[in-house]
This record gives sequence, structure tokens and C-alpha cells, in this order.
Amino acid sequence: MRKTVFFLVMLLLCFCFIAGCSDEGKTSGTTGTETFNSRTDYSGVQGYRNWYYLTARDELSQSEYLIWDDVMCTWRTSKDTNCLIEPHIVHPGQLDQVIRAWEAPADGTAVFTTSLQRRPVNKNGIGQDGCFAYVVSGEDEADYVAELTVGALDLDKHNIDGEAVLQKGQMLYFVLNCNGNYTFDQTYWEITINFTRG
Ligand SMILES: [Ca+2]
Repeated sequence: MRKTVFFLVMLLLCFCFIAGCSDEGKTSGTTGTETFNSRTDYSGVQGYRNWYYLTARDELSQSEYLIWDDVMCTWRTSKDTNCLIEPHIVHPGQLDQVIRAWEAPADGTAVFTTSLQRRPVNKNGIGQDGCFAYVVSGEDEADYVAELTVGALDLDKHNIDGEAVLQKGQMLYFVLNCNGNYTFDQTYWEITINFTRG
């Protein structure tokens, strides 16, 4: 009897382990598509789940790593404390664009869906000029995939969606620019990427 119970317990543990592994990989068994999400994948490690936390004053080719703030659990730059990334929030600096970038783990196609909404404290528009969001699959303007300008009084939720064929190691940049000044530019921006190899 004791051996039977032991066997059943071990069988149950094996089943749970296998089920857990398949869920952790976040891979569809039928399509081979892997799903990445900026909020659930958020961490204090550059490159975890292929996400990078960057800033660039001008050219994306000159982007720099943000620095992890272990107390606030926030990515920041020492140049401008307003330039930051949190799990579901980004805020550009006055001169520094804020960038959440994703690196292709292999050759394949990335289909992304994103939801963006400005969250200004001051809802009457005074002192604010909106923001400019864009997605680039490389470091040149020719690699633009999608873009959206959000006005000062625009508090609607917007979708910025698209797809890009990427080579292994190629970056997909999700950039928020202050579009003039950075006043009240706190912005919710959640990104989901479905990546299919091949
Ligand atoms: Ca602005």
C-alpha cells in the first residue's frame, strides 16, 4: 500500500513538473510561436527574456543602457531622473528618448501589438505638448515600422501594431520621444510580441 501511494505521488509530481515547464516556455505547441510581454517579462536584468532598457539622445545607434534602481525597481538614467521605465510605464527625458528594446533570439517574424495611453497629472493641457512614439526594426530611419503622435489633450488608449522580419540578434526598438517638452509625459505602454522562428 505504501509503495502504491509513493508511486502515485511521484507520478503526480512528474506531471506537475512537465506541465510547469511547458507553461514557463510560453510557446505554442501547435504554431511554435513564442510570446513576450513587456510587463510580465519586466526585470532588473538587461537582456532577460530578450528585453533591454535603453535611452538615446539622438541616434539609436548611440543608445545607452539605463541603470537599475534597486530601491524603486525602476530603470533610470543618471543624466535625467525623469527618463525612466517601470513595468507598464515609460517617461522620456527632456533630451533623452526612452527605449524598450527587444532582441530577436533567432531569424524569424515578430508580430507586435501594443497599447499606449498618456497619463498626465494635469488634464487641462497647460504646459504639455503630447509625445511621439515610434517602432524601429534597426538603427536607421528607413527601418521605421510604426509611429504615432499623441496630442496634449489626447488621453485615449491607442494601439500601435505591426510586424517585422528580423535576423537573429536584430533589435526592435519601442521609442518614446517627448515631442518638445517632457512635462506630464508619463505614458502607459504595454507591448506583446509573438515571435515565430524561420
Ligand atoms: Ca511632451
